[in-house]
Amino acid sequence: MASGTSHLMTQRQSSVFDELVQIDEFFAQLQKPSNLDSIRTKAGEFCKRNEHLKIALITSGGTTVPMELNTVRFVDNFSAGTRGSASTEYLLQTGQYAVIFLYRSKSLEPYSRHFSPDELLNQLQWEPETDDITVSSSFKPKLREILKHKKETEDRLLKITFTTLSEYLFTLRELTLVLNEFGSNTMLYLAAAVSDFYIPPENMAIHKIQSSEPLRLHFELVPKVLRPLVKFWVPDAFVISFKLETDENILLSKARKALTKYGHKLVIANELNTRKDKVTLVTETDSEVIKVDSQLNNVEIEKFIVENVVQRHQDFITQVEAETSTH
Ligand code: PAZ
Repeated sequence: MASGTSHLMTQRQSSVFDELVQIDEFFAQLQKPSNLDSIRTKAGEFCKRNEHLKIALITSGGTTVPMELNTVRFVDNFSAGTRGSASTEYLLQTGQYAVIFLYRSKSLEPYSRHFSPDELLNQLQWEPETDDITVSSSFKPKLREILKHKKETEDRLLKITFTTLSEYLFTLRELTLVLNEFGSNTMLYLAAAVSDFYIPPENMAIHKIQSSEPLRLHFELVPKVLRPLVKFWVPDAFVISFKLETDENILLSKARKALTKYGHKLVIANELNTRKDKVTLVTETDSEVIKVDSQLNNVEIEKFIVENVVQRHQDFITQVEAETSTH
């Protein structure tokens, strides 16, 4: 009996070890960004300054997958960063959170997402006689409101960019080293659309692929970093992942499968074409639908998602505190 138990323990320990080795090997072959130390320092200082608050990491936008080492071409995806940037604004406006916004360079950002550069330019007038620049009065109320929210929350927002899949993965892992210190007060809201496929650098062309013949590319599977993230990197945090499908029929079963496989708290399931109007929040025990009509003025589903997850995170903290006090 005793030897059977120890045999089982050894097997379990070795499978955990294998998993860690596999992830480390995966990271080891990727190109490591040169700015990780400075990101870690910045994030550490930011979290320290805001340690009286809850901390959220929101990821946003899509990753690129380079086809060449000297990259001319890459594979990308549809994500505009609306979900992540809008959720960041609503979360900051609760006053309870400091947010690290890890986003795809040139995707939507909190506050500036409300207007394109062209729209903004069209609302400004230059007066040649006085050399003054004025803002259209009809535009001022909207601009004032956004500037007010921006000012009120700017000390609680840290923005960090990524472009490629490997920049995203390395930066995410680095940030968890900082966030892990804050235990259950940390929420990870993983809304970025991260590629499931990549070309290992060792198989990549060095220079621009020539167009002299048709092209066949072979992509490898990216290991699911959500598993080590939940299990090892931030084991005490409240982790929310998103699941996108285009086939509604498999969406919820895939979301449930993800929960079982990775052991985190919540999956927010959405379908590509209805993602601005409907999401389903899936936990181990139940599911809850949030629906809005995004065609109506000023209605954004992220406001309701954020209200919901803030409550769930608070319930989680309360439960952890109760469990700690009874031990
Ligand atoms: O960035 P966006 O607002 O255009 O889209 C948001 C989203 C659909 C990328 C997000 O809600 C999501 O589902 N992210 C995870 C995608 C996935 O890996 O399944």
